[in-house]
Amino acid sequence: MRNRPGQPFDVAEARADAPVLDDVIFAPACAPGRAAVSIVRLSGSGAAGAVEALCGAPPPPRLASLRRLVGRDGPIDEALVLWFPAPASFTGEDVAEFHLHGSRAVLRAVLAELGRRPGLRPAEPGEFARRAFRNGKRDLASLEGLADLIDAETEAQRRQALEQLSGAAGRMAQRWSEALLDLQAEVESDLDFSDEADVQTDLTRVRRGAARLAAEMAAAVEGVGAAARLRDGFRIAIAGPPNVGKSSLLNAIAARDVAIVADSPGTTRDVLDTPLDLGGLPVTLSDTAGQRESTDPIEAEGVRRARARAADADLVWWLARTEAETEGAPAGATIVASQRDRFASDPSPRWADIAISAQTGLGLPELLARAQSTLAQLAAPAESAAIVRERHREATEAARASLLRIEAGVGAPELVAEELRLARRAIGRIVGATDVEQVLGVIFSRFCIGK
Ligand SMILES: Nc1nc2c(ncn2[C@@H]2O[C@H](COP(=O)(O)OP(=O)(O)O)[C@@H](O)[C@H]2O)c(=O)[nH]1
Ligand SMILES: [Mg+2]
Repeated sequence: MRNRPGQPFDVAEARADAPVLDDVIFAPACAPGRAAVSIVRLSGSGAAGAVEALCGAPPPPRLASLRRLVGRDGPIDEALVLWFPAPASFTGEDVAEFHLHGSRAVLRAVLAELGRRPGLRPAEPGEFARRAFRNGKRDLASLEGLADLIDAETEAQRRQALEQLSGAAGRMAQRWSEALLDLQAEVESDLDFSDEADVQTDLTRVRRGAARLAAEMAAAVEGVGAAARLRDGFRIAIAGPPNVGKSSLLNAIAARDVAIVADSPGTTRDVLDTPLDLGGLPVTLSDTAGQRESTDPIEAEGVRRARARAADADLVWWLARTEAETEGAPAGATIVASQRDRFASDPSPRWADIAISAQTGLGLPELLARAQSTLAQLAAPAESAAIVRERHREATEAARASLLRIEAGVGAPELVAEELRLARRAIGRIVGATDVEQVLGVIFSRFCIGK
């Protein structure tokens, strides 16, 4: 017989610790400024009263109704009003939405009217999401995905965020937690019986199970680096000796004058970044100082930064006009023969991977296509990975460390049971079942007001 010690996650217990804030909160749900429509959202158990004061009894649930909003000083606007009674709403509380005409004046008047009512106050950043978490509507990992989806600027970022929003990390954490619970039950049932008879506790099966889970966790965190890149942007560094045309290439790709181009070597001293969308992949393209020995301390610092940037780039384009200038290229760099319009006798030299001219545009589409396919290979496992953030990786690694101690053979069954409990606790952090207060502040401060 198996005793199952508790649920996979003691969610209710963790949530009871969360601060209880029962005011009705309100906030614009969109960016400020002139627009066709702007939306104000309210959440809390007194939301119905606020709706009533502005436009009469709340409309039927989830049906858009055209209402005239009237404030203390007279009519404010005609708006679509939506009513989502608890618990079927984003926050799990009573929620109302006013879809207003999108002028600053209308928005200001509605917010002022709401702010005058007792029991209502403007929402803090991320407070709607925090309430959704507290009321069990979403786990932490999926709320992180929501924040990423709002921030997503490219297609690949959007897909990754949507996967997270749908709860990929939460499902994986749930599965691990259940597996850990099974192992825990096995050890603890052994413990229960061991003093009744001379049962020699056999932990071989538990050890094997722990090893299997540890391996699964190791595989799951492998994609985190690439996943983080997908969220924050891949890096391509343009490097090479002075005057080969690095700044000209950056400008040609950005289609504007980001960097100063000049005949004199040593013009570029700082690292210059420009964002790119390479077929859905977010990329930061960096122009760097020409790499040469310099006695000028500022240029020398520029060269140091150039080397550092090339070292942590996902891809380095090393520009060179001649074979001699390829000297110093880091291993794995793409060797780019530059200024080919000036070298008509040798348009595509064999010492280079690709030949370009920033002036005529020759070779630039090929250079970008090549970079895109290299980065797409790096990004591929990341798009569907469940464990995509550093916070999740840390929790998973902590759990894995416990499992590895079991595999390595920590002695007594009591110790094995304790390691399993620690592992489950660590995994619980991913979804917010344990150590909630530690992570809440960090996560929700990233949200904009109105989310
Ligand atoms: N003909 C030609 N000249 C170029 C090309 N790219 C750069 N140059 C020139 O080479 C010089 C150095 O260019 P720059 O982009 O500042 O090189 P950097 O020092 O590597 O950043 C400038 O005079 C540019 O006009 C090119 O593709 N064709
Ligand atoms: Mg330059």
